[in-house]
Amino acid sequence: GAANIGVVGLAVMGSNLARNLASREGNTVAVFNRSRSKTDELIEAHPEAGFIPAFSYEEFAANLQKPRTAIIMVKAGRPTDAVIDELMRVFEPGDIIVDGGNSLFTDTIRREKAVREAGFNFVGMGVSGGEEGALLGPSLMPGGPDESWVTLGPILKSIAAVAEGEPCVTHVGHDGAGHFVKMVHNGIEYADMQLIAEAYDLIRRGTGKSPAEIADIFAEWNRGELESYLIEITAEVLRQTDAATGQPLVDVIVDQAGAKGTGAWTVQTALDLGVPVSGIAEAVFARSLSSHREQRDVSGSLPGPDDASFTVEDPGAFIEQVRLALYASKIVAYSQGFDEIRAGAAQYGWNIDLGAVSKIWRGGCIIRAQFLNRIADAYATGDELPVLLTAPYFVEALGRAQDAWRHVVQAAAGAGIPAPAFSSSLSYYDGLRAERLPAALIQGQRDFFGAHTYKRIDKDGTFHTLWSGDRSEVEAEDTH
Ligand code: NBP
Repeated sequence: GAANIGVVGLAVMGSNLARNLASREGNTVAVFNRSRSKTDELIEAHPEAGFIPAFSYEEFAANLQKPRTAIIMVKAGRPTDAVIDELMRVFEPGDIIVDGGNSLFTDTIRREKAVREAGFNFVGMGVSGGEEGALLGPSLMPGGPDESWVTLGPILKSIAAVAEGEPCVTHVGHDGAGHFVKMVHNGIEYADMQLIAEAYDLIRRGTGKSPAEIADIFAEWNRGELESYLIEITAEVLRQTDAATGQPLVDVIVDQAGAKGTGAWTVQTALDLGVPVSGIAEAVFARSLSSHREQRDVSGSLPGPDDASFTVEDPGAFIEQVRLALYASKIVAYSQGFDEIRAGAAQYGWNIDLGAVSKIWRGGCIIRAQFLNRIADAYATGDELPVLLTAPYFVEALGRAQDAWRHVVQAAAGAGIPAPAFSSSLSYYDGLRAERLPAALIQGQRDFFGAHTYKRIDKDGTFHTLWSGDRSEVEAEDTH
């Protein structure tokens, strides 16, 4: 075969990734799609790419140099399994099969095992950045065995986005590590978007500014510590006027948020790992709440605060408070996300460099932001960080923001404006700060109804109170 790399699945992501590969020096790209039409269209639209098309899996395999390397970009789930089976049928041991779809990491762990047992190399790779990222430079999160990285690394480095001179790709860890990290990336993306939406809502309802005026505020924020792709596009969306009605576009869009499920995966996984990703969870739930139009109070019967008028006295000062609340809540969301990656790595035996992960998110992907440099700095010191937000830079930032953050959450609660991500992030922060938590009472309750025992602050051992007896305390057998 003449091609050094192949792509299977030529919908929007696959065809853009194939074009990106073909545009790099030294690459010849073999392409294949289940139905012929997509292949024909791609070849016709992009003769400059020099693609080598195939119309069967056999032909595709024959078009590739050995050891063959193919990137699958098809719908996650069964379609991905179907393509892997076909490739194993026509490939030879030693060839590399890469899944660049949005696969669930546990599927990737299962597939890697099965494919490896058949003698092939399998790499589950997170790809972020949507269509444009795939074409111009995505953030790439490959997992899989070290051997594959030797072949794949240089190719992936050549197509990835570049941030501050460094390609946005790293070998994240073995088997499902790449897809795990991609999943958490998407969870953080949900939280970031929800926080921005809450900031917009509070400013709009508190100051009466128009979406176009708020667009200017976000554009201004984008020149400071909040600089990020999501803040930038928020300004673009808010500035857009609907051609049909002359209204701000945001006012004619139905307020029911969709989701493709990766945010929910992040939360489900966090629940299994026992990691409190409350900001991400609130963001996922906020989308669910919005989408249940039939449950929302269409008749206005649910009572709200007596004084529902919410107009802040000093709009400039309030906007700055909202900015600080957004920044502080964002620190919490990222800190929680990295905590989930740390816990996932411990659970699944991956050696994940958290600083390297923050660096590959600086370009190409949806959550790209200046802020990720601060996370990279925090991990670069080599200090043991129990949670990211305890790094000195973030402690300083939270200290600077916390009064404003509390004020904004109070204002939202007082005015009856939902701010679930702002307020849950603040509660998480205060939970970490609290010297004593009411969890002591919960342990007492658990001991009462289920003899679940408790520890004491003043001596070692495990104890149980004889609640239904004389209520004396006995030392319980350590169940460990
Ligand atoms: P889709 O997710 O819409 O998948 C369409 C592709 O899957 C077509 O090429 C289709 O072939 C192929 N396919 C299906 Br469906 N069943 C198949 C089967 N049994 N055998 C072989 N091929 C099959 O495409 P996409 O939006 O380009 O996304 C591709 C992957 O990238 C997905 O996993 C997605 O989650 C992930 N991703 C997407 C984005 C994004 O922004 N869209 C970002 C990051 C990652 P056909 O033409 O013959 O029907």
